[in-house]
Amino acid sequence: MVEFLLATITVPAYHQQEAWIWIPILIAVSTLVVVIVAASDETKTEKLIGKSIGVLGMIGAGKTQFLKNLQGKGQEYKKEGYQGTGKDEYQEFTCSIGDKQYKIKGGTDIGGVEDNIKTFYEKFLKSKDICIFLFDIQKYKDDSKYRMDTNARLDFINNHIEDASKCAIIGSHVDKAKIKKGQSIITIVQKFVKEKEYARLLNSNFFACNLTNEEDMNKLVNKLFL
Ligand SMILES: Nc1nc2c(ncn2[C@@H]2O[C@H](COP(=O)(O)OP(=O)(O)OP(=O)(O)O)[C@@H](O)[C@H]2O)c(=O)[nH]1
Ligand SMILES: [Mg+2]
Repeated sequence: MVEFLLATITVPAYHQQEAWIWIPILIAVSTLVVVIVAASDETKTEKLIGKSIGVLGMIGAGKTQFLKNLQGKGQEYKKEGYQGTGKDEYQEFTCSIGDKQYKIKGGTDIGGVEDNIKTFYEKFLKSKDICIFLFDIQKYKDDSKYRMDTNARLDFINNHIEDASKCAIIGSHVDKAKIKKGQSIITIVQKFVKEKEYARLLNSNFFACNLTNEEDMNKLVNKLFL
């Protein structure tokens, strides 16, 4: 018995060294945070009623991609890559998903530059049945200046609409957002606006999605319109 104990205690020096190397590695692994790409997600949803849509949002957020998707030209636009938008008129068109169809009135696709806020936001919020606001959710999470600018526009929208159920907010580029495993990208954004009046806009019909992904887009259109 005594002999056995002695044998287990006298570990050769090189083995002891190996053990010391492993201890910090094991501690690091046990505290390791797994980072993943955020999945598409949404709050509770409610169908938007109306035919005219005002698409508002930040520069490069995906307004044109969203409109082209509705027109069935999304994949072509994705291939063309980002062009930037000044002010493009579009005619009435029918959006088809599966066997369902939805008619959308003609309108204007406006660029996301700040100059357009005064000119178009108020007009769109007054004259369109439905308002869709888009921002890049990856930038919102990681870039405080972008977050501030987005929040200013959310505040503007909130002050100019009475009925939040006429509005949907889309956080695009979810495919680029990295979060810790177990977190929800929707909850992360909601926490940033907690206690702000415009937080109500993110309580329902708030989507985090990849607008260049057909499946995401079809789900979105089904939830919002069809
Ligand atoms: N990976 C990824 N790319 C996206 C997503 N949404 C849009 N894009 C791409 O981002 C780029 C900008 O999208 P646009 O639709 O042109 O942006 P916009 O809001 O119209 O931009 P402005 O007109 O300049 O204000 C395009 O190359 C799109 O294909 C998304 O959810 N994920
Ligand atoms: Mg555009």
